[in-house]
Amino acid sequence: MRTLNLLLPLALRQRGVRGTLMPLAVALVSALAASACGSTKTYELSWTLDGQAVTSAKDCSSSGIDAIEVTARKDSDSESAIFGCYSPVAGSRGVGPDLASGPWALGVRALSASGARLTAEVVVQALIPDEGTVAVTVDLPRPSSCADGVDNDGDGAVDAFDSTCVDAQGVYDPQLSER
Ligand SMILES: [Ca+2]
Ligand SMILES: [Ca+2]
Repeated sequence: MRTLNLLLPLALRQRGVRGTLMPLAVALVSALAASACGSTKTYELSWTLDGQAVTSAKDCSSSGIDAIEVTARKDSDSESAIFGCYSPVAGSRGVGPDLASGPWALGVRALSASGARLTAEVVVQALIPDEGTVAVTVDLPRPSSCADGVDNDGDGAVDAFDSTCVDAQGVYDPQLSER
């Protein structure tokens, strides 16, 4: 009886340990399987603005740009992603979602902080490999300074409210320069 009493807690302890280790082991195997089967197949997009490297958040905010929207299209498939225009960690680049291998067209636009599209879409081609990422670059036009939501000349008036964005007839022209 005394032996049984001693053995029972030991058995329970062992079972308890196994109960803790098993889910860990299952999780580890699952993670290994995921990394083996789900190898990345996507693009890594880097962007410049008007041919200039983006090396700080100010390079983006001075043109009212908060984020970069990328819509990848292939046949009837479409996969969108939004990346911060600049971050200290990622810089001015973003890694897309997993895509089927083959040729994709990436439509790229600049977004304001409110999500408004500031630029026309620029399309670049990306040949997604069977495994890994393909590096793609795109040069985006800076938004017109009279339509970027920024007080570019620091006089307190923004875009349509700035006299430099109004033509001789007194009509707001978003293609003018706020300066
Ligand atoms: Ca402006
Ligand atoms: Ca102004």
